[in-house]
Amino acid sequence: LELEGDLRRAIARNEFVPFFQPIVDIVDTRVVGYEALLRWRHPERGLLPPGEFLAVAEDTGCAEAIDWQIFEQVARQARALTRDEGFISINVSGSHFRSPNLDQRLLDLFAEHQVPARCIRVEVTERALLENPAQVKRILENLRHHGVGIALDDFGTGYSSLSYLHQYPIETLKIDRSFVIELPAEESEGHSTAVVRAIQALADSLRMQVIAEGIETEAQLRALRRIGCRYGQGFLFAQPQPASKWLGAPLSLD
Ligand code: G
Ligand code: G
Ligand code: MN
Ligand code: NA
Repeated sequence: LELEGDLRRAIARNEFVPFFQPIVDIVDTRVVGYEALLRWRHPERGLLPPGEFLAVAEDTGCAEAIDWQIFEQVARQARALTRDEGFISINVSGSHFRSPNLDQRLLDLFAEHQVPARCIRVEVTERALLENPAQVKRILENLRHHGVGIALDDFGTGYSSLSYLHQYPIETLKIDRSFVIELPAEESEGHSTAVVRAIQALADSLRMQVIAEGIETEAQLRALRRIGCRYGQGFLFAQPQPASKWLGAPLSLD
């Protein structure tokens, strides 16, 4: 496979970089954190999003090395970006939870760069939870015990078995953008509005936070505010950008 060779070369040349997308309090558009999003600075093809290579990276066992390239850059940039107040959210590949020392390696990395654990959040997908439940539970509980936040990514798209929600130390549900995109412009309640409302009610009763992903329009923002969703991210507020774009930026986006 040609892409596999390209991936291995790119890992050796450190071509993977994090871009950062603000996560905002949608009531006052204050920035509360950033999600670190993987990009490949390809020497010929330019900036590539993960959709173009992440599946192959997972299948060829390259995903862990790519994750670590991102984690190391996040660790170096986290204090300047968060000013020790907000948080940086990192995505962890599902296959990565097979490494029994993932938790300790992450804690060591952040300690080495004096990044407080509370300034880091780990995003995990439903699929990862179900593939290796006992080990994922132990890793997430240890991270949580040290103060790292845990968010469930792409919520609503996977198995959405509600039984596991309280079995893991999850504090935040990220509503997948496929629901946000379909929020109606008017007061009428469509299918997605009902789903988002139900996720918000579930999160409220479990005392979890909700972050809506992929907010692109004012109408979607209004719908989310009506539902009582507190946090969001999306092109309406900001595109993912290199850390340099956000350093010294005001903490409010309006
Ligand atoms: O940025 P983009 O919309 O193309 O991201 C597509 C998918 O890639 C998202 O589902 C996201 O969770 C995943 N992703 C983004 N950054 C990372 C990363 O650093 N590591 C891993 N494993 N997945 C990521
Ligand atoms: O799966 P994950 O949620 O981690 O993916 C986040 C991805 O969504 C990122 O790759 C990011 O580039 C993309 N993204 C962020 N905001 C928007 C948006 O408003 N619209 C769309 N279509 N994609 C977005
Ligand atoms: Mn994510
Ligand atoms: Na997501």
